Amino acid sequence: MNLRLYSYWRSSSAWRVRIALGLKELEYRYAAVNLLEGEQWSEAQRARNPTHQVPVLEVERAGQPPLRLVQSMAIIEWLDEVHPSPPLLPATADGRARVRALAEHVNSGIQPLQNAIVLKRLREKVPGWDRAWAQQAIAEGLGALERAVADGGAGRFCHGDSPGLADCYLVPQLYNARRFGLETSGFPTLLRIEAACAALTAFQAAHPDRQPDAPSSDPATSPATSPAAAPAAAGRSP
Ligand SMILES: N[C@@H](CCC(=O)N[C@@H](CS)C(=O)NCC(=O)O)C(=O)O
Repeated sequence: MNLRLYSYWRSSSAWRVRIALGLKELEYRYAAVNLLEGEQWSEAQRARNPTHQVPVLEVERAGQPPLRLVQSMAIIEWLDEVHPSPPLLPATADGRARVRALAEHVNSGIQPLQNAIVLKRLREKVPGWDRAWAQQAIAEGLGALERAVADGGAGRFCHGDSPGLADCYLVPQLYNARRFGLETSGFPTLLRIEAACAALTAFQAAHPDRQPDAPSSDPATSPATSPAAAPAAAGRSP
C-alpha cells in the first residue's frame, strides 16, 4: 500500500494526519499544496477534494482503484481501522465517545471559526476584525477544552497515558492559538499534555517547521516532497 498526503506545512488539519501517520509509523509521500499561492483552487485539487481543502490522503493498493480520503477525522479513523497498532482510540465505547468528543471540539467547534477562508470573508465585511474574532473563538474553545480534558479522563495525554486521536487535534490548535497571539497560560492541562506530545518523535516530525514546504525546511530532516508528485518520503521521523 502506498500513501500520499496532500498537505500544506501550516495547515493544522493536515498536521493532525501527519501526527497520526507518525504514531502509526507509516511511510508516506508528501505532496505540497501551497494554500498561500492558491494552489487549492486548481482543477487537480478539486478532483481530489470537492471542497478544495487539505488534507487528502491518497491510497494506492495493488489491484484496486486509488482511494482518496478527505476530512482529517475520517482519515485518522480509517488509518486506525486499517492499521490498528498502536490504537488511537480507546478500547471501550465510553472512552471512544470521550476522545471523539474532544477531537470534535477542535474539529468542528474551534478550527472552522478561525480558518483562513472564514477570516478572509470577515476581513472583507469588517476590515481589521478577523484577528479579534479568531482570538475570541480560540480562547473560548480552548477554555472549554481545558475543562473537558481535565474531567478526570486525562493522564499524560488527553485520554490516559498513550497518545491518541484527541492529542492529534490538540497540539495543532495550540499552535494556532499562538499564531493569533493568544496567551495560553490559562490552559495548564492542555499545556502539560502538549509538552508530553512534544517529547515524542511522531509529534516532532509532524511539526510545520519540519515539513518540506516550510520556508525554513531542512531537507535533511523533513520528508521528501514535490508539488503533487513526490519521491520517497517517510512519516516516521529520522
Ligand atoms: N474539517 C476539515 C478541515 C480542513 C481545512 O480546514 N483545511 C484548510 C487548511 S487547515 C484548507 O485546506 N483551507 C483551504 C484554504 O485556506 O483555502 C478536516 O479536518 O480535514
